[in-house]
Parts: sequence; structure tokens; C-alpha cells
Amino acid sequence: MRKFYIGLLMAAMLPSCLYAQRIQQKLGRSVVAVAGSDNVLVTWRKLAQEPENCTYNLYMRKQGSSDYTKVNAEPIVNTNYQATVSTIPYGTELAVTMVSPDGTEGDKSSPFLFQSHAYNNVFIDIDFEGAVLNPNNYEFKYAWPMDNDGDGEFDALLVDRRYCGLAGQAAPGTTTTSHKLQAYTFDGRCLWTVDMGPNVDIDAGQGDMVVAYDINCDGRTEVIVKSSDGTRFWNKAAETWGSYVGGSRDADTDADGIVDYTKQGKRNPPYYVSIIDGATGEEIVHSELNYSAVTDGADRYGATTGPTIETTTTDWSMLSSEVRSRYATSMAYTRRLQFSV
Ligand SMILES: [Ca+2]
Ligand SMILES: [Ca+2]
Ligand SMILES: [Ca+2]
Repeated sequence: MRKFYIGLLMAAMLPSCLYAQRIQQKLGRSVVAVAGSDNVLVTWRKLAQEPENCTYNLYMRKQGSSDYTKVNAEPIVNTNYQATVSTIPYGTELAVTMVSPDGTEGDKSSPFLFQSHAYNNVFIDIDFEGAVLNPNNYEFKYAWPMDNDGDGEFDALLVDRRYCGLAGQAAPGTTTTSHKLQAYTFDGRCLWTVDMGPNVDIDAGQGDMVVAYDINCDGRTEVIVKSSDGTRFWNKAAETWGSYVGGSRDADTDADGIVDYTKQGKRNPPYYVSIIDGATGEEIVHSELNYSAVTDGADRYGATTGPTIETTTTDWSMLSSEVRSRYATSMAYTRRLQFSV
């Protein structure tokens, strides 16, 4: 069977958007420091608005202190700096400024706390929570960075928790051993968990089924997922499992009597694209795939194939905030009955 990898298309792409100035998402300096065997490597971003021949200064302070000390003796022409751990000890906060060719120095970036970790080159070290998912039953494979407060700096990670335990040991409140998504702040707090349900796998490369992106350009990350019966979102106020797709209290969102379509061969699962609030894990909006509009009459999809949400986010930034309520999806399969022989 031919494979069709399906990307999201934004049907609401107004003509004016095509020619409008490109929207650039806010980006911070993103200072990061990691330890090698006996040295510290500090790196940061050069921003598109900055002059080609600008330089940088690196500042340090003891964590919690208000007084910064400049680290570099000469202007830094690159976007990295190496020093010894004795020069930049653990527990140091680091910030970077940009200096224009005329000598004007900009504001200090958000500080990065340089900490000791068990392994070299690590700058985030998070213990998974154990109240929702048994850490022994869920391994971790993929991660997507998120900016949940709109300051241009990543502050949370979305991670794929893949079931690796024994059959019958799925997390309480879930119906299957399905993939879960969890969001963690950089200091290790779990913000929310979403159960992808039995009909949506998180795969590799083009078939992630998950994109973390500021789709409505308000500075804060949304999470776009392929969803289906059994996909369950988070109830942030109660800090527990919330509703299914479209606010349904029932996992069988299309009320056809089937939730786990992998256990039967008669019918394909319903598929949706859901937009999730990156800070809460709650579904903002969803749209069911328009099965009938895009069939080629020859191909079909099943529970393990089906439409794919691409990781490609090229030019999504050109799609204005209209996308919140006016997006649509394109797919190459119909949701038709599959009769087994
Ligand atoms: Ca942020
Ligand atoms: Ca957003
Ligand atoms: Ca159903």
C-alpha cells in the first residue's frame, strides 16, 4: 500500500497572509553552559536583528546575588566561551549582552544557572513524576522544547512516555498501554499528562504525530497532536485526567461502540487534530479529518497507518492567529469500512 504522509494545511490562509511580512517568533538569548572534563562551555544565540560584526560580553554572579562580574577580558566575537570550572564554578548564574559596533551594550539576557550533573554536557536533569505514571513502566524517547510564558526562552519540555512495562500494568485512569505525553518545566515539575489512546502511536521522523509550536503566534507554545477515540487530555485545575476529544466525557467520541480499533478489523478509527495548551494539557480546539473530501479512491488507512502529523513547521509562522479557529487538515484516505476476509 502506498504511504501517504500527511501534513497539516491551513485552510484559513488568507491571501493577505501570503504577502505579509514574515512573523518572527520571540527568541531569547538562550544561554546554556555545560561542563566537560575540566572546563565549561557557554553558548548562546545570535539573533537575526543583530549586526553582523557585533560582539558579546559574558557576565557571572553567584546564584541569587544581584552583582554581576564580567568574565571575558576581550570582546567575544563568537557565540560561545570556554573557561575552567574554577573560573565559572557550579552554582553560577550566567548572562550575555550584545555590544554593537559603536560600543553600545544591550541588556543582559535571562540568567542561566550552571549546575553540576552526573554526566558531562548535561544541562537539564529531570526525574519523572511517579504519581500518574509508574516511572518503571514508561521509558522516554522524544522531547520537544516549549516556551510556556512567552518570554522567548524555552522553559519546558514535552516528552513522549512510551510504555515498556508488563501487560496489564498500565497507568491508573488509562485504558491501554498507549503512549503518553508529559510536559515538564526545566526545573523538573510535571505540568500535565495526555494519554494518546490506543489508536495513535508516536513514531519516528515524519510520523511523530506531535508538534510543539506557537501556532497562534501569542508567544506561548501549543501542542498539535493527532487524536482519536481514547485520547484523553489533562484537567489542570483538578490536576487529574480530563476530558476526551471535543470535551467528551466518553472515550468513544464518535459513539460507534468501539474505542480500541486495533482489536477489530471492521472499521477505521476516527481521527482528529487537537490543539493543546502547552501550559495546561487541556484541549483548546479540535477538528475531525475530512475523510470524504480527499480520497483518491484507491488507498485506505488503518489503525496503524493513517494520517500523519508532520514535524515540519516551515512557514507556519506566516499563518496568522486566524489558525486558532480556522485550520483544517488534508489527508489522502477516507474513513471507510475495512472488511476482513
Ligand atoms: Ca519561557
Ligand atoms: Ca501560542
Ligand atoms: Ca468509537
